[in-house]
Amino acid sequence: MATLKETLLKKIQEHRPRTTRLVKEFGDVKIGEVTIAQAIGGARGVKCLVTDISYLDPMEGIRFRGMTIPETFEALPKVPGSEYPYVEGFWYLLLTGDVPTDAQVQEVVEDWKARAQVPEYVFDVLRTMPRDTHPMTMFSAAILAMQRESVFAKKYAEGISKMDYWDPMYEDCSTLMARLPQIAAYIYRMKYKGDTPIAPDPDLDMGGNFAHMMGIDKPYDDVARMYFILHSDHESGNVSAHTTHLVASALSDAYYSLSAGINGLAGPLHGLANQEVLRWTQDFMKKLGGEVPTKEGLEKALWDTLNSGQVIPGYGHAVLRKTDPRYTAQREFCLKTPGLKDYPLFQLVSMIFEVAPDVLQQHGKAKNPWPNVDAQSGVIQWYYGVTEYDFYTVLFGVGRALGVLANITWDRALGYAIERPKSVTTDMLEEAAGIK
Ligand code: FAM
Repeated sequence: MATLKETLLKKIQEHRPRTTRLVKEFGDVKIGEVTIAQAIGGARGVKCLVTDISYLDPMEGIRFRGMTIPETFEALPKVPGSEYPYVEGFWYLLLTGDVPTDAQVQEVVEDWKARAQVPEYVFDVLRTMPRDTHPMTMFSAAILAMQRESVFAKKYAEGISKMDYWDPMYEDCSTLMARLPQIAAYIYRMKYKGDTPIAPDPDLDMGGNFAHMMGIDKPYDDVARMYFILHSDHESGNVSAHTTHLVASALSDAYYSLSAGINGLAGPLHGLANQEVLRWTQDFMKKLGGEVPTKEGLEKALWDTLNSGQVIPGYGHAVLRKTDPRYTAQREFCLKTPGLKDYPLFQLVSMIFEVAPDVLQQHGKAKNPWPNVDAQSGVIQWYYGVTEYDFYTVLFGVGRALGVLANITWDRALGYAIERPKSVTTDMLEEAAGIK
């Protein structure tokens, strides 16, 4: 059996001529144009990134390597006793585009175990930080602290061929993936659970081990597997993916790049939205004395939020124009899980799903009135006892690492250039508009 790395090399060698040919023979072909609104408006919709790891269709939602979320869950080998797949197998899929066999999944499981030992100094760095430091700051700092271990930085300094950049990048990315779950769980137990970290269990898969290190019983292992896969990738233009790609384009290694991407994920319009959703939902429930509101009461609360100039968290999306299938996958998990289905907070979230799209449509601003992934995530975490909102984005970050690290491995394999878009001045825009 070819190893993951051998398979990846074969895929890279097959793919390279396609990229080379496109640049050499078709480099002048136009795939879009840029308007003034796009230049001022966050480059929304500007087609200037290439990735084959995932594609986001505005109406259909995300496809990982061509597969929808239900297809992905269906196709990948499952952890024994669980309905959910190995995260390790998903990593294989993202990197190669192939659904792995059981044996191929086990290779990744073993490889990650061999790399999983988090160096002691990372815990020292975390312990030095004031305990009220945001867990995203801790997570990012822990990742950055490990930069000294980068194989890519070492090989680059030694003078490695461009064609081989992907290899040490793959090494760093695999090591990061193997260590992130323990770092995240350590932060959680140190910060919120009276400083009681739980040692990893080498017999468990990534999702199972994460649940174990968090100190939460089944089916939280399934929640972890589902959550990491759902949050992994959303093509290249979102803030965390784009930041990771941008920083890596300077040939900064995976540690620098991922740490930067995680900092972007920490913004309230991006990853942090999931904690905002839960805060907003619970504040609302608190005001009602813990009761699930009536639809009329909810509608009024939604309008109050909008009229006070705030967004309805968990709704809207820069690209999607329908209900996020990542929202749907989590909703289905709630519906089939006894206890969660009748959980008042889930009932409220479901009611918001019934009411908010109409309100947002009447409000007339948001281009997408439908829920995104964050409108559901917090409820599940809360139900299983992870009630510390601040930590939710760290969970998102562990998942997001899968996608962005697979992407930067391929970036180096295909020799993507350092990013350097061109800026213009406001005077130039006014000239282009014919008003100056
Ligand atoms: N509630 C109220 N107004 C909203 C809205 C919402 N949920 N979503 C968009 N709008 C407004 C938006 O603020 C903008 O108003 P202005 O013209 O006054 O600036 C207008 O509608 C047009 O925005 P858009 O083109 O529809 O959305 P953008 O592409 O600019 O922004 C989001 C996309 C996700 C940042 C935006 O929908 C939002 O702020 N949603 C709430 C926060 C959220 O859920 N973020 C999580 C996104 C998630 F997918 C993730 O990254 N984890």
